[in-house]
Amino acid sequence: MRFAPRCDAVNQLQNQFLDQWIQAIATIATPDNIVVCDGSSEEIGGLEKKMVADGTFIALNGSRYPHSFLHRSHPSDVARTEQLTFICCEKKEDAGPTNNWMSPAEAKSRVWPLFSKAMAGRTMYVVPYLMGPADSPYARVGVEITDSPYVVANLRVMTRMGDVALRRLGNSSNFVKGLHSLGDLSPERRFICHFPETRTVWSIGSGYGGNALLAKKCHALRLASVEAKDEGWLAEHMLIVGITDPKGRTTYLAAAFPSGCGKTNLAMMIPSLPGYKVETVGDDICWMHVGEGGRLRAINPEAGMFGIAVGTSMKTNPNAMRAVVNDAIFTNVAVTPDGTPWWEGIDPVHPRPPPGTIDWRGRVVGPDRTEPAAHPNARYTVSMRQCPSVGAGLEQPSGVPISGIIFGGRRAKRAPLVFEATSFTHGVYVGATMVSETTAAATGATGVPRHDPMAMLPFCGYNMADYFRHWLEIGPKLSHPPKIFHVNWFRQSKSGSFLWPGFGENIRVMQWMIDRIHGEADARSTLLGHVPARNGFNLDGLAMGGASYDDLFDVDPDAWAEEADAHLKFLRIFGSRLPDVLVEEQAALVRRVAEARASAPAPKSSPPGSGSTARANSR
Ligand code: GTP
Ligand code: SPV
Ligand code: MN
Repeated sequence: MRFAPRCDAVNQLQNQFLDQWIQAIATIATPDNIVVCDGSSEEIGGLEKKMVADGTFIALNGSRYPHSFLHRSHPSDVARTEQLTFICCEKKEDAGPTNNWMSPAEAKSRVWPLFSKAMAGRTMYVVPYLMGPADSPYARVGVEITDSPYVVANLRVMTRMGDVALRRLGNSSNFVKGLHSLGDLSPERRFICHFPETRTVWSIGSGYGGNALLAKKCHALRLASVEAKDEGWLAEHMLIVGITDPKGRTTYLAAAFPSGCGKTNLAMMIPSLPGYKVETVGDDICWMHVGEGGRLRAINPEAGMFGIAVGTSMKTNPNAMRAVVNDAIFTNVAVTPDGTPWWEGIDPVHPRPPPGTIDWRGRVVGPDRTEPAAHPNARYTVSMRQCPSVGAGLEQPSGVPISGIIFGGRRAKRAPLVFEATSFTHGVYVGATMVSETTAAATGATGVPRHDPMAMLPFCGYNMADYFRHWLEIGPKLSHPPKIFHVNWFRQSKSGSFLWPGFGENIRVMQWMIDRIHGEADARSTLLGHVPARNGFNLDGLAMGGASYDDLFDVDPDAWAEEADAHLKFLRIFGSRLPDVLVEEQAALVRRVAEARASAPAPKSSPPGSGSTARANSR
């Protein structure tokens, strides 16, 4: 066996734990070189040159998209692969019925050997990173070892990378160890293994997104969720947004929507209503602690966005469009002949790409082509600081105070535009029984409804029943618990178009929620909870194309009788580990459904959802 060279940078680390780990990995993976990344612009400049030379990066039009690159991933490696993602704790019950489990011993015999000589002929990059603001007591250090320079470039944008993390780490052994290799990119030899008991991740066979940027879903959600349970805080798949209303109050909310369901867009929306201002704090991950005064305080552990390109336009999300015009990495978008990125929806006026556009796989798009030019999960990577709506909250060490939590899904039917839970416990039930349709963010069929509790189905690193219990235990620790809401931007008419215009108009829903938080908006009680009163929701000046209040807010007792049954069936998979109070909440829902059925008026002539569309929405 060949020993990888010791490099001077490793000698200078002066952290024996890190040094030993690096040497151990180098011994197994046998890279040609080891580079400990400092995060400097010289360092990244060198890497970019190398990637442009070997085709990993394609430089985009330097005058229109300065210092920006396109990367095309392998066609079999374009999204998270949930079926190849494992929680490797000692006891299967601790992973729970919603996770794939592999014992640490099996991982050692099945997955570890794949790292043997995996980096031969390649450079091994050691990437120290900090999750959270540099002087936040809540920030955590991780180190990712990877043989992908594309991963390094992304981590540099997505995290506080390099020396800042090493300084924070000092001599401590307190860091998450992420080992990543591209391997041979074959899905047959692809594994993403999480070891919560040793705070370690092994990922091999993918260079894409959440599979490979281990700081993101692997560390900041799967491992952090376990630490959060043990230490009494919450690591959540949530955006963080501050909204200043015409009264001058700023209210911070955190929202959990599953992948591909609108977090990034809501976090940076431009409100359609005058007098409202939106401050973006986070677009994907939220760490919340019980802060002074018994309020949840949230930090965004990330420093950048890995956002979905498709559907992003000056009409839907101008802030994102302005953020990505320089220093951006685009993955699997198409590129026009003048070297600018292109994706479906980028220009609502021209749905077809310009002639000569090259698709995400590098093929010229012919005039008769019907398949999309950009991959539906094509992404941009950009620093959060480039987003025009970024707020000071991003760097606030103690985080921002959270007054409202929003759960939401992508549901063509049944779920109204918004409702409010009647208590914190009821809110936990609403989150626990969330259903959403699958999207292109993970491989597999899209548009399939599935239970995705708190948008954490693919990201909770332990038994979800224990996760529900943890949430339930946080409530009583809060003297100012957040109000909990559920939203659905994606309800459809009978003809299959979206009833609600969404995007900047979502401020109307935020307005109602904020006013509820401050005790000012009227509500109507339904079997789901409170919905806006008929005259208590601002539809002024909104072109809804015939859709009505009823279309948006109707709650059909027959449909919810079926939903309640499905909730119970889902909750039952957790067996005796499920907190009883969730079963009691389900029984209460069944009672409210029965009451609603008993008092239901005669069927209306025009059933909800029959109105025409609110506004042409793609997707
Ligand atoms: P991940 O980054 O995968 O976690 O997704 P996300 O939750 O950040 O979703 P994102 O904001 O990127 O939106 C996903 C898709 O939904 C995009 O194509 C958006 O254009 C679309 N979308 C977002 N918000 C709305 C909305 O209010 N209405 C409609 N109709 N579509 C929306
Ligand atoms: C998601 O799927 O929720 C993402 C993309 O944000 S990835 O980083 O690939 O997980
Ligand atoms: Mn996103």
